[in-house]
Amino acid sequence: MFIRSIPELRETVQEVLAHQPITDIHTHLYSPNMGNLLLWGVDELLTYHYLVAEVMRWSDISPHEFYSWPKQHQADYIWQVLFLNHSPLSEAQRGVLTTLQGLGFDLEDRDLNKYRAALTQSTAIEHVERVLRLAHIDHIVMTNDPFDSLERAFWQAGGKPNPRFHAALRIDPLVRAYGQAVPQLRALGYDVDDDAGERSIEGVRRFLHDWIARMNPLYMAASLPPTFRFPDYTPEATILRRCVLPACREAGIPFAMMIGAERLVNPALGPAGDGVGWADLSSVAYLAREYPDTKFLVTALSRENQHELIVLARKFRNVMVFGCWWFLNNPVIIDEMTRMRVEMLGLSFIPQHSDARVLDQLIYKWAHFKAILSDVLVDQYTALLQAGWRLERAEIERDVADLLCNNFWRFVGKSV
Ligand code: FIX
Ligand code: ZN
Repeated sequence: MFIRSIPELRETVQEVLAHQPITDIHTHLYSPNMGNLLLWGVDELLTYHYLVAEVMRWSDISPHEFYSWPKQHQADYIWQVLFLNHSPLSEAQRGVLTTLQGLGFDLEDRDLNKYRAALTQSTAIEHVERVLRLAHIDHIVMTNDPFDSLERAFWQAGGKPNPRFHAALRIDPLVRAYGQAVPQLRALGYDVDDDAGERSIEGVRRFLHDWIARMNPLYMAASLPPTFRFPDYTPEATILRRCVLPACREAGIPFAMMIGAERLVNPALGPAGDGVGWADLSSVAYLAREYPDTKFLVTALSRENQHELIVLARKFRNVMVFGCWWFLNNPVIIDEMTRMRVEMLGLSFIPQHSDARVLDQLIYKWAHFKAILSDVLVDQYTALLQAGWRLERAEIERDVADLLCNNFWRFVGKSV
């Protein structure tokens, strides 16, 4: 059946987007059997670090005092300041409303205690099932940090995540600040030196080998600073070259590079205190060129890096661009980035990940993104119809499945 009109096209794209199961390739969510690591509910939603940064702009209390309050008190304060004293217009604020509405709450009464009480009646697993159904998500990739003692305990006890939750081995300290990883590596029984000499190479290789075996990750990942350079003479670059890249190649998994987060620009804000910086992506080009057998999932945090990253992906098929990360996850920028990516890469990229830290956020992160993707796709398909190209619903279904699911699984070389 061919699509005959623009209204029919719009309706078809919206329907297809609404029904396509999503693989969310980067989150900070955890399998429900990982205990308190999985965050969910009203208080977690409201104390999201994006909202903490926003509330501090109106507040005269210190971040230190704010963080000393119990979580429920922090949430009440954020609700009062950002939602009742002012209209909640920012993307993260609007996201809370979309989420509460999606969960079926009546927003007219603005009664936070009612929402809070209703959500605490479910168990974690019930809530997971509910949110994944509402958001049309069937696979979630976690961020799994072996340097985190809570997480480590789960894996070391032989824990296995729920089948819809997949591991990603996160190794930031090794490639960002090797000196900080050293005491932990030693405490875990890996015999490493303070620098990246032969003993360290051997120890870090064993560490990565052991954690890959334990977690069976879909990829290995690190957040890298705007100053990231490769090749370089630093211990971090040596660890990347001699341990991380070989481990990825041996395990047949991509290395995900999230580039451009400037950590703790305002240390007092804690998890809300990170910033952004422009990165020199010639290091990514070097990696893609010199390591053609390694696959790189790449996202950059600075808006100014986006065009360059797309051009780079056009040159190297072992580079997969993904997501509109963090400070880019706002409609005005998502629209621009997604259009630019479609115009320059067609459908061969991964347009979004949620970065959700709280389960319930999946509802708004994906609803907001799909509204934008729908506009972009309708405009692009309209141009095809106007050029006399015949378009079938099944072709739109194929394209949307590629964007929201299959491009990722094909890239990691696995099927679900
Ligand atoms: O490094 C990361 O994976 C970042 O996404 C997070 O650390 C960041 O705090 C965040 O939540 C961004 O959305
Ligand atoms: Zn993240």
